[in-house]
Amino acid sequence: MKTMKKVYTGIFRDGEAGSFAKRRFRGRRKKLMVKEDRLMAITGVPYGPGGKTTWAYAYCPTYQEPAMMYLTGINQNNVILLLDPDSKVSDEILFVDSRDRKLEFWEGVRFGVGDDQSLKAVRSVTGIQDVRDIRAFKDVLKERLSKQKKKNLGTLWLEGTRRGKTCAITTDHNYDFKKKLEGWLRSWKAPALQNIMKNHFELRLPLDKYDVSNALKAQEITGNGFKVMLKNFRNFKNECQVQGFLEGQMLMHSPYGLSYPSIVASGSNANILHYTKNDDDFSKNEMLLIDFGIRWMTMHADITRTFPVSGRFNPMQKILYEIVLGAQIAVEKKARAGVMIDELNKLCWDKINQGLKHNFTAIGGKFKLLYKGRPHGVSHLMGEQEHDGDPFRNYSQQSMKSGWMISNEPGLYGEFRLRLNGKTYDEKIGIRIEDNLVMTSHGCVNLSSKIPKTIKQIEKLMASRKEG
Ligand SMILES: [Mn+2]
Repeated sequence: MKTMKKVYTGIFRDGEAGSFAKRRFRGRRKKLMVKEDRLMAITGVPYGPGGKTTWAYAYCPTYQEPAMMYLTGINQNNVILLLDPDSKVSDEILFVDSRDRKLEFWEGVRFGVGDDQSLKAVRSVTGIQDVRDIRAFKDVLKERLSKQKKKNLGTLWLEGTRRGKTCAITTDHNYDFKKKLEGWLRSWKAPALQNIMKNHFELRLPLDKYDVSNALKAQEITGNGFKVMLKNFRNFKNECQVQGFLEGQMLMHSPYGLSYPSIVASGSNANILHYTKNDDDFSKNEMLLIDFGIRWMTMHADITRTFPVSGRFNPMQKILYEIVLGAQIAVEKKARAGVMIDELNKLCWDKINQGLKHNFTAIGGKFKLLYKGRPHGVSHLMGEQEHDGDPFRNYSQQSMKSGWMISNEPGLYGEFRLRLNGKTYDEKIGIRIEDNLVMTSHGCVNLSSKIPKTIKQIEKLMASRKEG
């Protein structure tokens, strides 16, 4: 007979640590209750992958709302968490579907009210003892709200400021849930909803040791996939072969799914920042930009590498590549708790412009960039999501905290021309090099340090199978 752990691994993420998982999730909810000190209702996703777009079913084995994932570890749709710091008897209630044997026949094991064994698993992984039918949520909420000292209710939705104006993500499940709650509050003549986003992110963004070790595991699988792909590169003729091979190598070693669909962009395709068509043949003088990564439990790797199709950088590609790499190294040296991402941005894009001036224009190079100022931010936050933190990136103007994980991804996109030793190089090129860093009080740890990126390392790897 299968053990309970094996049966339910598909549902719980980060849940394999036994009683540690329980303590960890309970600890996170406790801290949120202390910070907010009010009644809170938080929703999971109402449906799984492809639920709203059945014609475009996405392979996405980890799909939970990251806040729910962070607070419970549950990867099953249609759950609501009610946190009630006032209550002495039951300060947390998890609302879930009732058991549905017909659905189980199709989808395999799920947990639900009416299935005692599954609820035992829910309690043992999440640490939440009070699990009820989701259909009772509205009545329980009304009753709990009426007993509150502060008569208000908190929930999570994503909002921020953009050019001085408040704005929100209004198309996701969090906002739908907010609107539903607001309707109920109005009919109960209760005060308006409070957004718990700020406190939630303050607690969630600094990673703990378990997260960092999972992030490292994601880096290891991603890096190995890259190395094996590069060694076999001479077998590939187009972008989709590279994508298929690389993703296969990563997915063979993790059941948690890709961090995002890979970008595999040859030549000028690399100048489309979110290129995912991945259907072009490449020619031998081009460079290939790949942006890829796998998840491990709830953590993500988000890596970009750029290399020459031929296995050897030409002299112009070398110069441009070194400019981007130089900027990346400078950012890594400066990154630490207390520094703002916007300071990293300034350093990065100044460094690239200086590099172009001193190492390219100075030797007769001509170029036209495809952007003004900056093509994109050099860093975004990472964690439960590949792009974590507020989606409006207001965090870029805050001092980073110890434990924050960020990307470090300078890029250069444009048309470049250089005459060198009697030969003219004229190419549309996109170069990006991306690593992932974790902040500490005195610097940062580069989690991607084992993934080859210097010209020497890349050329050596690409040559290793050719001679063999
Ligand atoms: Mn990134």
